[in-house]
Amino acid sequence: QAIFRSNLSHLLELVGSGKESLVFMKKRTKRLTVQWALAAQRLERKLGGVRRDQKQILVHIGFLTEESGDVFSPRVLKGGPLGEMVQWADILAALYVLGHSLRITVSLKELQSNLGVPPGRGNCPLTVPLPFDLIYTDYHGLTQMKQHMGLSFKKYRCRIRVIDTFGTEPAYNHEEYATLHGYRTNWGYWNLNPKQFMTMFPHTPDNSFMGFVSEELNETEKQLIKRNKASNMAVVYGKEPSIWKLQGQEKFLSTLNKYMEIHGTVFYETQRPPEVPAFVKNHGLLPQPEFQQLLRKAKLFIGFGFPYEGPAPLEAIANGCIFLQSRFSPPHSSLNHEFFRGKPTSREVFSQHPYAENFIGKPHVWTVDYNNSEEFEAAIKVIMRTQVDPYLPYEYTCEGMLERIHAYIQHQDFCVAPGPSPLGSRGPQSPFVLAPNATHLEWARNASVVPGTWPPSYSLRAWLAEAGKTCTDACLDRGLVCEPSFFPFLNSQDAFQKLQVPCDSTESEMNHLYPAFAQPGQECYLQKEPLLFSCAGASTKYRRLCPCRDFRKGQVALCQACL
Ligand code: U2F
Repeated sequence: QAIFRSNLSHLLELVGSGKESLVFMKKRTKRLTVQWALAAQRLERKLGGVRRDQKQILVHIGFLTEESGDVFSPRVLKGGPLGEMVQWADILAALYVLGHSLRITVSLKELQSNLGVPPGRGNCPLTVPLPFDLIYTDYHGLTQMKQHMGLSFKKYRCRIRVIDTFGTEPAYNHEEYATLHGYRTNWGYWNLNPKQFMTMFPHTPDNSFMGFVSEELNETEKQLIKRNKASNMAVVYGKEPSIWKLQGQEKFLSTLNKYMEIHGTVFYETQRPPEVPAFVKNHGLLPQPEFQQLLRKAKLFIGFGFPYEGPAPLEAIANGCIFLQSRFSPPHSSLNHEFFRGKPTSREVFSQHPYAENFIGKPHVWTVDYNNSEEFEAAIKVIMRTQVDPYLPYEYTCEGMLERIHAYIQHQDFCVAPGPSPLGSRGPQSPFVLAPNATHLEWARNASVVPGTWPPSYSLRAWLAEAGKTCTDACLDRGLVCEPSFFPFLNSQDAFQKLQVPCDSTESEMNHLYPAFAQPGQECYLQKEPLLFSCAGASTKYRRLCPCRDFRKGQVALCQACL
C-alpha cells in the first residue's frame, strides 16, 4: 500500500549530485516541500482512503546522461532551458509524495545495474525479469533501454512512460505508417501506445498530459502582491541574449519603453549583452525564487516569440502579471519552423504559448498581432489600467498534479493487449444510441459499462466532425475533449448507421484519420490499426468520427467520473 509522504529529505538524497541540473532540481523540490505536503493532505482527504498499491518505479532521466551528451547541465547557470528540469523535479516529487518506491538514474551505468543487465550484455538473448512496475524516462532514455535491455525491452515496454515535452502524434509513432507516409523523424517510431507519451502541456489528447507545478499563493500573499504591483513595470520573457534579436524587437521595446520601465533576466558573464538595449534594466539570470519576486512586482510579462511553451508565463500569471504575447500568423509548425522541424507532431502553434492563450485567456493573457503597431500599443495602454488577481489553473497546482498522476498510476495499463473489439460478445451491436436531438451518439442509459476501460465508457459522446476538422477541435467546439481510448467503440459500421451516415460502402484501412466518412464517394472507412487512432489530424476530404468526453474544471486530463 502507498502512503502519502510529506517529508522529502530522503528524495533529495535519492536525486544525487554533481551536476548543476540536479542542484537546480533539488533546490526547487526543497523550496516546494511545504506546498507538496499540503497538497498531499488535501488529496488524501479527497480520495477518502481508496486503496493505492505502492509501485516500484524507475526514473531514468536520459537527457542528463553523459552518454546522450548532457547538453543541458552546463547551461543551467547560463540561460539555457530550465523547463525540462522544472518538470522532472516535479515528477519526482509527485511520485515520491504519492508514496511510491523510487530509483533514480542519470547514467547508463546506473541504469544497467538497476535493470539487472550486466554491462556489455545488452544483447543478451534472455529476458531478465524487470524489478519495476513503471519506468519514467525520455526519448534519450528510451533509446538507451532498447540498446541495453535485449529482448526484455519488447516484453516490458508497456511499463514505460516517456516524458516528451512537445508530444508525439500517432501518425509519427507507428513505424510502418510513418515510413510509408512521410511521418518518420529522428525521434523515432516506437509503436508505443500514444498515451505512454506524457507532455508538458495538454498539447494533444492523444498523449497523456503530465505537466509540472507552479507555486501557489495564499489569500494574504495575493492581497499583498496586488497592493505592491508597479503598474508601469514590465519583465521580458527570455534568458538568452538571442531572444532579444528576434525580428522587429527593437521597435516593440521602444514603444513599450514609452509607457513602462522594462526589466530583463538575460544571462551574461562579465559584460552586458549587446543585444539588450541600454534602457532595459537587466538583472542577469536570477535564481528561481528571485525571479518570482521580480514577477510579483511587475505588471506585465511580455513574450517576443521564443521560447515556446515554457513554464515562465504560468509563473508570471500566478504572481499577478498579465502575459502579453504575439499571435503567429501563419502558425508555426514542424513544416515551417526550424525549432519544430523533425519533432514528431504536425501541431500548429498559433502563439508563443497556446496553453496560456486557450486555457487561460483574458484578462490574464493577451495575444495580439505584433505586426500591427497600433494594436500592440493599444494593448499596453489597456493592460496598465487592468486589475487582475494572481491565477493558477488547478492542473498546475501541486494538488492538481498529484491527482492526475495518481489517476494515471491507478488506471492506465498499457500491458493488457486490446482485444479485437472492446464490446466483446455484444457483437456488432454497440451500447450507444443516437442522442434525442440526433446530433451525436451517447452511451445508452441501460447499457452496462465495459469493464476495464478508463475513462469509464459511459462518458463517451461521439460526433461526425465537419470536413477538415481534427477530432481535437471538433470536441473542443462542443466544450468537450477528444478521448482516443474510446475510438475502438466507434470503429464499426453500427456507429455510422446509428449516426445515420449514408455509407454506400465500408472499408477498413490504415489511416490516422479513420474512422471517417468521405463525402464525395459516400464511403465510410474504419480503422484497421488500433495504434493509429488519433485525435490529431484533418483533411478536407473527410468528416471524421470523433469520440469526446467531459472533463473536470481545471483538470482537462480527467473526466468527471475519472478518479
Ligand atoms: C522552455 O524552456 P525554458 O527554460 O526556456 O522555459 P522558461 O519558460 O524560460 O522557464 C523555465 C524556468 O526558468 C526559470 C523560471 C522557469 O521555471 O522560473 N527562470 C529562472 O530561474 N531565472 C530567470 O531569470 C528566468 C527564469 C520549455 F520549458 C522547454 O521545454 C523548451 O525546450 C524551451 C524552448 O521552447 O522552452
